[in-house]
Amino acid sequence: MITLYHLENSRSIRILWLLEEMGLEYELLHFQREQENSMAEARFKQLHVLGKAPLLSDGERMIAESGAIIEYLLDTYGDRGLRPEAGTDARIGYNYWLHAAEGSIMNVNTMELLLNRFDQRAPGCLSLLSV
Ligand SMILES: N[C@@H](CCC(=O)N[C@@H](CS)C(=O)NCC(=O)O)C(=O)O
Repeated sequence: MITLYHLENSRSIRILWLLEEMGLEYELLHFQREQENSMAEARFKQLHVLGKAPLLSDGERMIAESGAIIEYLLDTYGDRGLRPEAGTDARIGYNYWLHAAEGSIMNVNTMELLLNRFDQRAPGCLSLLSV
């Protein structure tokens, strides 16, 4: 049985979307973020040493990291036309976006999110960093 541990307003929406696209049966467990710091609630942190969403379990397996979960689902249940064949240009593009999402794009997004939060607490602080 597949279980998705879904944290509100998080990357785990990608996995929820993929499970729906693949037409797989799964259990969905919802978790909230803490009001004061937006971190995952305490009981989410007990599920895995990283305590980061998404998390997906399948039987005895507990899998973390969006890209690893995506590849696990496609490898285990068949890609159903969602992953281009190896060796094709389309697969190179698929791999690019799969890795760029976490390797490049989210880093920039997260940095911007954090800097904006700092700036809300200490208006003008970003001008000191010349960003
Ligand atoms: N590279 C990881 C990033 C995981 C991550 O940072 N998840 C965020 C949600 S988008 C999280 O769990 N934040 C809550 C927390 O750190 O307590 C992935 O793609 O799975």
